Amino acid sequence: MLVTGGAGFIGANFVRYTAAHRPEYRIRVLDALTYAGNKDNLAGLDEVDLVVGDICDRELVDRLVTEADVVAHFAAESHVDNSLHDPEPFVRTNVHGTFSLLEAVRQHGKRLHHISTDEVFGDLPVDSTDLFTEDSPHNPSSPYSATKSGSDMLVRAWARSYGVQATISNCANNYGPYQHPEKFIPRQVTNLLTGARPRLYGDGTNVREWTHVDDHNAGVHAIIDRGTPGETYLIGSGDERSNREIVQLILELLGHPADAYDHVADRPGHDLRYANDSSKLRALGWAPVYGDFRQGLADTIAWYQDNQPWWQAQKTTTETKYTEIGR
Ligand code: NAD
Ligand code: TDX
Repeated sequence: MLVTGGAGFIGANFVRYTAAHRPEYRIRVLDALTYAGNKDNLAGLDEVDLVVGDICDRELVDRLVTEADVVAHFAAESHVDNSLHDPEPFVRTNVHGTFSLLEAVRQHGKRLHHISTDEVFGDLPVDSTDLFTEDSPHNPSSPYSATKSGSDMLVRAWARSYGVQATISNCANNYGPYQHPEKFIPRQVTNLLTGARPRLYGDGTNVREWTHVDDHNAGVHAIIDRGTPGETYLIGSGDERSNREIVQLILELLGHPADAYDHVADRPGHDLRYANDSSKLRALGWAPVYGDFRQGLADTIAWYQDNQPWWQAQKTTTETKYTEIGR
């Protein structure tokens, strides 16, 4: 199996999950080790082969795809705030990089699973019980989600016109170990661990559906094993929470008063709510096992407490970037 982006947050957890649950797989990672990729995320996995390279490198991708049976494609520029500041790497990696993989799997007749986000569908009203489905129209808000939408559209077209054996999954927000401190939960946890206060964009009423990264990755395996090529599957735990609720839970779990956070400027174009109808995937036999979000969050906080050297260097650079954009 070739895993692109396997040194990033979800990809590294996927490699760890696969090594533990599917010992019959031989795993090779292709990762450019951008600011978000870290080879330490794969520490201890001596059997995993890491190739440091760019998914836009057609020749390299072609060679690695020839040597694989299946490709799990996680590599992407993944942070909305970065995309608002500088969209170009998003167009390059997310659109051109996916094109490069599609051409290789088309040429060599290989199976591809493309990992995407429910942000491609835009957002839902906060005061509603509406859910995204596989048939929801794409309506992306940010350069990040627009480029992920572009990549999904390429996969759909390559499956339909060229018969490429490809599936797509769109998941909502993930949490768990190895997530970069630029993202919401690790940022607030590491703020508190370094004596700073959590920072909530706008009024904090935006809602996200939180899925543990291992549940996401179990869903990816279910689709690779039992999904139908050409089809899209939504992944989501069903556990929706406002950003303010999450910040207050983190404060409580770390022993701080519930109001010890700051409001900062809102994100431009900030999506209101994400929530997925994952019944199509559940029909393949998948269900989340991390039913208790509070426990999952407590375990994640403990991981950041126990792994300070992992995030300390990234933390300083990340907060410098946030200072520049006033958030
Ligand atoms: P991440 O930013 O933590 O990791 C991305 C990885 O891709 C990094 O290791 C990076 O080095 C690598 N990469 C970037 N550009 C590359 C290139 N040109 N060539 C090779 N490697 C490159 O991202 P993540 O949060 O782990 O997200 C992984 C995937 O899951 C992405 O496709 C993202 O859109 C999707 N997704 C993420 C979430 C979430 O909550 N984080 C939710 C749903 C879907
Ligand atoms: O400091 C913060 N304060 C804050 O209130 C940060 C970093 C974020 N937020 C808000 C913005 C969002 O409403 O928290 C929410 C989550 O923010 P992010 O972690 O940036 O995630 P989001 O924009 O929802 O996108 C994430 O989920 C879908 C991932 O980053 C994407 O890669 C994935 O596709």
